[in-house]
Amino acid sequence: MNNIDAIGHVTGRSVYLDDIPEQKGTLHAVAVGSAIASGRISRIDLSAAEDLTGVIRIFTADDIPGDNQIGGIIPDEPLLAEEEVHFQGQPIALVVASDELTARKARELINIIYEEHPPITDPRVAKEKGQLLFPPRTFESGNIDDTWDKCEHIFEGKAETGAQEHLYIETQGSYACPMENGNLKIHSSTQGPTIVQRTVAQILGIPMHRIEVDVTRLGGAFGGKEDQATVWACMTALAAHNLQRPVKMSLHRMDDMKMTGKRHPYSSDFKIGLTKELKILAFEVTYYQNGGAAADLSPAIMGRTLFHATNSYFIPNVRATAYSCKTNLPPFTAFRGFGAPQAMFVIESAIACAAESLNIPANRIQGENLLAENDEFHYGQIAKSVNAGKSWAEVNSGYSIGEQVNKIKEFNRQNHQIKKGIALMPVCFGISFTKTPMNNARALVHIYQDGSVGVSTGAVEMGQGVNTKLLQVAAKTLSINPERIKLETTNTTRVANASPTAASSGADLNGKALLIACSDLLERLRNVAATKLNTTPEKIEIKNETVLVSGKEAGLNWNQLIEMAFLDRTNLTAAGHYATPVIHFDKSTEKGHPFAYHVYGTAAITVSLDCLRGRYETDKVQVVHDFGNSLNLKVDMGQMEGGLVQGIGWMTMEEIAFDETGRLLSNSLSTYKVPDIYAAPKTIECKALETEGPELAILKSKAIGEPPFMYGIGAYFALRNAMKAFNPMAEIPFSAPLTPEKVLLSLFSSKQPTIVQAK
Ligand code: LUZ
Ligand code: MOS
Repeated sequence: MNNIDAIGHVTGRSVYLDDIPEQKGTLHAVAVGSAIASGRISRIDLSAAEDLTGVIRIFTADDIPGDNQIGGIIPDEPLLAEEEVHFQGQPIALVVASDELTARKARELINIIYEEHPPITDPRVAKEKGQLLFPPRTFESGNIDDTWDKCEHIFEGKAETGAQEHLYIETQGSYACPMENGNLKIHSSTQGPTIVQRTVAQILGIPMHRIEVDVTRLGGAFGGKEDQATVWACMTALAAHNLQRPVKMSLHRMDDMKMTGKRHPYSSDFKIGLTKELKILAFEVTYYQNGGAAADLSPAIMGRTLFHATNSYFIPNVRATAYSCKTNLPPFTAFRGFGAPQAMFVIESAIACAAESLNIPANRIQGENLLAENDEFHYGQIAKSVNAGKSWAEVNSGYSIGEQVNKIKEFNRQNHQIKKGIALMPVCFGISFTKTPMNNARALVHIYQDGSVGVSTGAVEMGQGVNTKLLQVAAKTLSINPERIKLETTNTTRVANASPTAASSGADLNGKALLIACSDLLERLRNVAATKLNTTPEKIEIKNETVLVSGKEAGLNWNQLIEMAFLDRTNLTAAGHYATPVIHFDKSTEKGHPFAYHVYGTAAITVSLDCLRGRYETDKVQVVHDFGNSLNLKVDMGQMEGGLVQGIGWMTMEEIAFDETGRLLSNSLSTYKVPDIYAAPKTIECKALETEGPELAILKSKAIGEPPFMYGIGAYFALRNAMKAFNPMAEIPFSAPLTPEKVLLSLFSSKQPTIVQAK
């Protein structure tokens, strides 16, 4: 089945926030951001801006009727700054005007006087100064202190990964419309309609039921709209509620890049111990997470970093500690992978560090240490249905990695300027929100009297194809033509208290709830049919829109059955509720069973590097991925390819730069480079691993959103291998992104004065 949005997207008919027809009298808002990264506001002069024709009102913190607080996990973030500012671009005021251009002009006329403090941008400096956003956490297994003595080889090092801009095609935005009796309807480009509803209620000091949040679809999100869509929704809600006029806001790209958080940069120290046989006995790691100026989702992201410290490997003795460091940068936030990619880069760096020191290929160490059935993760969960070894083996045999490595060696012997490199990247990613209570969802299904069906869930369509999958779940369960089914917008009045669509779990959680609702309806319909056909419900089956009794057609089709049920006064509406069973976690011991299941896979990435220019290309990526029993392989392959390329971008070319004053330098698409079609791998091959798929995945179709992102980490190591082929003595920091500039600087670095040439 094709993605149900495909035609709408390619014809431009799909509706995004900015396409919603504006109501008469709609006003336009822009946010005023802090010009400095750290300091106090001495004075705000709004007079010139207020005098501009068309300016309706300028809001500051004093105008907030409720609680000036938007922190989702920790209440440490005001909607509009009060006395202090903590990052450049932090919202201080909101200009509302009759049109957007006027609002922007007015913004330039606002004069804010600051008392500046020196900003901190480096997480290690912040940690030194005791600037933590919340207390650190340590995950520990085995007995690491007693293990170092037993290790034949011990290596230590430092690894760093940079931030990443989400670059959703649709920027952040919201449109708030006052309704009768002081109620509000909010259109928001958010992954979390309930988070928006709850936070707006808090800002306005009114109960949640007076706020309706509606989402049709997002033009991409990638985690950037899990918590950080709320800010803009609160702003339009504040203005709309106060002025009793519709208020809209849709961020310009440069405002979006400057004012919103990105993937967390991490700086980490590692120590790894191996036996003579290359078994990893011990791994110790300290992560310094750059959290930015407020906690946002950092506590949860830090948790996922700790969970994924060992990636796909079994390591019996682990100590992983993480600090979330408070810096004067925009609060860093959720981004596909949610802290796991940062952790995986560190363990892969530790393995590469060991391999290079021992002068062996990294894949020997990787292959020796893959997770096996019933291994215990360092957080206590027992690994089940493990496909780490299987995907590894299938990549190696199916894509003849040994042969490829030999060919690359030969190529590198014959070519001096162009060097090739290959790296293998296994991935193991836990599926479930790490915060157990969030793992629940609801669905609401109506069968209309003409036999058509309307489905509402808490899932937000953001291009990932969740609505297509949900439609398939309903069609399969009811055994009706998919064309009969409509996916409704995501709306807080139809489905309440929903978790954000995040953690790769949108299809699983909402799909399970939908399955429950549809099964409920099916049972009612079988009862109706049994009564009419003088038999028992167990003998009734509804298949392809036809009623069967004991497997034989009974001359009753879907339309007739629905008509009958309706006249019989059967309830043709059902709500389903699902809460993931089995999962639990005890934060006091940092042990438990936090994940419903894990997704496994392995990628082989090959690159070609021009050692004269530092330029490189990704020749190919070959993946064996465990989709389980995929509901929709086209949708899943799209996620696989998109995630992979986004991961390669993070590792190689996407470089976020802040200067020492906390100013974003890479603030537009001329200075921030993301992979385009030329930078994408020339070929991507992917084999679906034949697995049955776990019960806890929707119809055994495994979650796909985030896991493939981390295959991209292999690009760094493939490049590193190509660089080492050119100059085995090159000193290459474990620092990503490995941009062409950094490649060039490292290629000619050496502990020795001359470049060693491979013969
Ligand atoms: N969001 C969240 C996530 O709130 N909790 C999670 O565990 C998570 N994991 C991945 C992506 N988003
Ligand atoms: Mo997320 S990183 O919002 O799944």
